[in-house]
Amino acid sequence: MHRTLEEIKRLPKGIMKAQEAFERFISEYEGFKLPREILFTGCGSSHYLSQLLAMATTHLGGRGAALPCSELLYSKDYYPLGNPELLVAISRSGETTEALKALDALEVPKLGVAAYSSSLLEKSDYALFVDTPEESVVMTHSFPAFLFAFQQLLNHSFGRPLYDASRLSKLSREILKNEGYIKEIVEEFDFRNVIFLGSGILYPVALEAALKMKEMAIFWSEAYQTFEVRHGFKSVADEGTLVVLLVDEPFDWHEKLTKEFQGQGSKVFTVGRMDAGAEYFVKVPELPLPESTALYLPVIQLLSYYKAVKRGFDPDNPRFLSKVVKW
Ligand code: F1P
Repeated sequence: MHRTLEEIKRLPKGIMKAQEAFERFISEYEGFKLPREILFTGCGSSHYLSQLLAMATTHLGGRGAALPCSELLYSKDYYPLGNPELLVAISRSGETTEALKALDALEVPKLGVAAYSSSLLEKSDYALFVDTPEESVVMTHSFPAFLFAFQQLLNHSFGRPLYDASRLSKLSREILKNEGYIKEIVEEFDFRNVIFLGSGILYPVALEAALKMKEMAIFWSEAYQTFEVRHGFKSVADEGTLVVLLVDEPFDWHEKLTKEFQGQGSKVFTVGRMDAGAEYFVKVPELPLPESTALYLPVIQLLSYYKAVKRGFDPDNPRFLSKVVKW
């Protein structure tokens, strides 16, 4: 078995490691609370995770903003960053050159998030070490694990009830049971193109899904805020298109959109709490967003993994990519 698949399936343990990381962090930095205005930064998958956490911060009544490290370094004056009181730099390796340089971009305290004892954690004022090392080049279970660890820190800081790590870990085991079904989708429907749709906190998940499909399957894919897709991409969607609809509780527009794409010959794969009349459906267990966000990741990672295998690629060694991008 490819180590990438092994690591995708390590999520249940990853959630528990994330809980340990959160508990270690608040005992090490006793009394620490996240401020309300936070700027998040990262590269690639870690950038999409930054976007996710910025939304989670805003959703709790704070003000989260996110920028890729390189934009923070070279173009930050074009972005509405507000007055961040903390810079959170995310990097699975903790050694990505842009992430290390980004730490010096703002004169505010820094909080580093990494899966290794690394330069990033050494250079940060606060270190959130999540023990989810991965041999795979592409980021897999560490993404939802980092997400969960930081969501707990947000809940703790904003006076909200903590999530139940054991429950989420158990639910992630449930969602991974869809592996065979997802493999069958790829076997049955040799889609020529794929788009990922998500609204709100599921939009960065859609972006990450599109990145995984490019990285692992060397397969062009795009992501849109769900209903934006009707203003453009719609013209591309036809009988060779798979539309992956990431949704919490679908409402009537989701059914309309599903039928609209099916009318153009496309097939729809809904990932959510309820089906919206799609050809394919993976149920996300009964938990509301944003708590359930981590559960969407293994579904999109498995889809990209099996598309890569079907296309004869080795997901463990995606071409042109390196595990740590240094300059
Ligand atoms: C960032 C990153 C990954 C990407 C690939 C290359 O790494 O861009 O997101 O999937 O592995 O590196 P990191 O800063 O999170 O270690």
